[in-house]
Amino acid sequence: MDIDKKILDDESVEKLTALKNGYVLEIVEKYTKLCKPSKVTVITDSEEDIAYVRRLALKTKEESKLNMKGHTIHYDGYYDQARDKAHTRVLLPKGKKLSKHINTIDREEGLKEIEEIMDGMMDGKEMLVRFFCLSPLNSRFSIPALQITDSSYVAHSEDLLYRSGYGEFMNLKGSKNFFYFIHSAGELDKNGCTKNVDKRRIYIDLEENRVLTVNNQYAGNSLGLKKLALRLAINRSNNEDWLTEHMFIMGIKPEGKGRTTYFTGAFPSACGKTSTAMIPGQSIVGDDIAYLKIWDDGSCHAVNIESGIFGIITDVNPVDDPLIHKCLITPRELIFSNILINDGKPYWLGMGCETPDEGKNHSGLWKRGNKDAEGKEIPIAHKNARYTIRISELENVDPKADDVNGVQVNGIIYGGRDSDTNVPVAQSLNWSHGVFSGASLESETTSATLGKEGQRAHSPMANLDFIVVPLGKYIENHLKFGKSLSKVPLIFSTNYFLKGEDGNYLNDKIDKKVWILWAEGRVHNEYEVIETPIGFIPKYEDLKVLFHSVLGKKYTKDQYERQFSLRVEKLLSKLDRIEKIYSEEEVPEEFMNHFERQRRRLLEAKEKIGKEILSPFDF
Ligand code: OXD
Ligand code: MN
Repeated sequence: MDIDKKILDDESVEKLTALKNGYVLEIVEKYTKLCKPSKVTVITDSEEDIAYVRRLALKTKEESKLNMKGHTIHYDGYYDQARDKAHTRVLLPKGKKLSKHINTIDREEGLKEIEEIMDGMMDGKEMLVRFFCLSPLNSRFSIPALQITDSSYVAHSEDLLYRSGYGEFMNLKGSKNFFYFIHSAGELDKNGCTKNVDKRRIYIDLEENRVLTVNNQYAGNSLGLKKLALRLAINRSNNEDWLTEHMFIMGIKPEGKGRTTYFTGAFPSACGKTSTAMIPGQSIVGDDIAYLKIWDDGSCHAVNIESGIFGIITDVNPVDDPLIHKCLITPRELIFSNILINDGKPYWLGMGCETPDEGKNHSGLWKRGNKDAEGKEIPIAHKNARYTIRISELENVDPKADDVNGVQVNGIIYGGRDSDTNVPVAQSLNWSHGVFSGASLESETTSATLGKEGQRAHSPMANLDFIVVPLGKYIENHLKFGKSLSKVPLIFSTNYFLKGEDGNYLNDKIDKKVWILWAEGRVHNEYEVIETPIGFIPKYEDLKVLFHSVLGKKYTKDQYERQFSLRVEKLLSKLDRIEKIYSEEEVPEEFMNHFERQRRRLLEAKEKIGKEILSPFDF
C-alpha cells in the first residue's frame, strides 16, 4: 500500500493484507490519503486490539472513567444531541427519483461537497479501521461492515453494540460484498466535542454501499452500523425479497402456558420500543433493528442485527425499568452519554431520586438554573441522553439472541405516539390490511431527532427516517413478503399514548403488558374478537381477566369503553391525511384500495349505529 510506514505500521499492514481483499486495501488507502490522519490502526477481533480501543477512548478524553468499575461517560456537543435529519441525505444519481419525503442531493454534487470537507479532516488524529458483522456471524442474514473512524468513542460503542467481524471479512475471500462507513468527528473543542456542527453532513451512497458522515459524534449520526447501515440494508432488502425494519424482537411468554411466541415491533424512536421489549416476564432478542427473511418452511424468521442497546436513559428507574436500571448501577462495561456527573456518579432525568444542583453535563460545567444561548433552562441531562450496553448483560436476554437462524416470528406490532385517534390495541384484518396500518403510522416527534417535539408526523412502519427507496417500492416489498409466506404472522397496532377529553392518558405505562399478552393469545386462537371497521379489537371480558391476572388490576367497563371506542371523525381525518401523502407517490393499487374500503366501513358503521363515537359495545 502506498502509505507511509510512520502512519500505517507493519503490524496494521499485515492485518489488512491477511484479509486478501483488494477492495478493503483500496478503501483504507483512499480515505487515509483524503483525511490525512497522523496514524492508522487496524483492529481485529482479538481481545488485545479491542482493549486498545477502550484505552484509546480514555486517552483521547472522548470518554472518562466513573466511580463504578467499567462505566464511562461520553459527551456529544450541545447541538449534536440527536439525529440530524436535515443534513442526512441520499446521494441521488442523475435521472433517479425517490420520494418527496426522502431527503436527497445530487450524487456528484454531494460527493464533491463532502470530500472537500473531509480533505485533511483527521489531521493530527488516529484513524481506526474496524471490522464488524451485522447479524449473528456466519448466518444467512450476515452482512460484513467496515468502519473507519477517527472517534475512539464510536469504535468503542460499536464494540458493545455489534458483533466483531474480522473473521467474517476473511470469509469474504476477496469479495466486495460488504457495507462501509467513513466517519470523522472533525475538529474538537476543549471538551472533546465536535466544533463545526454547521458542517455536519451524513451522505448515503447506495451505489457504493457506503455512508460518509462528518462533523458529528451523536451515535445516531456517527456510528456506521446503527442508523446508517439501516438505510443501506433497506436498499438491499428492497431489491431482493426480504425486509429491513426498525423493530425490536421479543419472546412473549404467557404465564403457566410453557411457550414463547416471538414478536417484532416497530415504533418511532422514543415511543416505547425498548420498554415493550423489556416488559417484565418476557425475553428480549433486540430492541432496534431487525432483518426479516422468508424461511424454507414458509415461516418468517428475524434476527437482531445488533448485539447491544443504545437506549434512552430518561425515565429509566427501578419501578419502570428494573432490569435496565440494575445494569446501570452495577459494574460492567457501559458508556453513558450526555447525563450529569457529580463526584464520579451519574444522574439523569426521571431516575427516581434526588439529583445534585451542579456537576458536568452535555452543556459543560453546569449549575441548576443555567440557561443556554437561546435563554432556555438547561436540564440536568439531555432528554435524549443514552446508555450503551451489551444485550447479553440483561437478565431477560432470550436464549436465541445469537442464533444463526434467528427466531420464527408469529406476530408484528406497529405502534405510534398518538394522543387522539387509535385504540390501544387492534389486530389487522389480514396481512395486506396490516401493511396498510403500519404504513399509515403517525406519531408525535420526540427528542431523538433534532427539531421541534410533539409534532404529528407520518412514518410508515416507523421507518420513514431511514427509507432510501421509493415509498411505493417499500410498501410493495411488504405486500409481496406476506404473499410469499405460508405461515403468515398476525399484524397488530398499538397506541400507548391515547388521551381522554381531560387531556390525561387513558392507560398506565404497564398496561402494554396486557396488550401484548392479548396479541400473543390471538396467535394461538385463544381469544374471540370484535370485528370493527378498523380491525379486530379485544372483548371486554378477556381484558378484564388479563388485567386482573397479569397486573392485579381491576378493569372497568367504563375504562374499556373509553379506550376502545372508535373516534370516527378522527379516524376519517387520519385516512384523508395519509391518503394525500400516498396519492403523490407511485403505490400499488392493492394498497390504495384500503383507504376507500376503510372509509366506507367507518361511514357505514356510523350511519348504522347513529353516533359519532362508536362504543365497542355497539358492534
Ligand atoms: C435510535 C433512534 O436511537 O431510532 O434508536 O433514534
Ligand atoms: Mn431506533
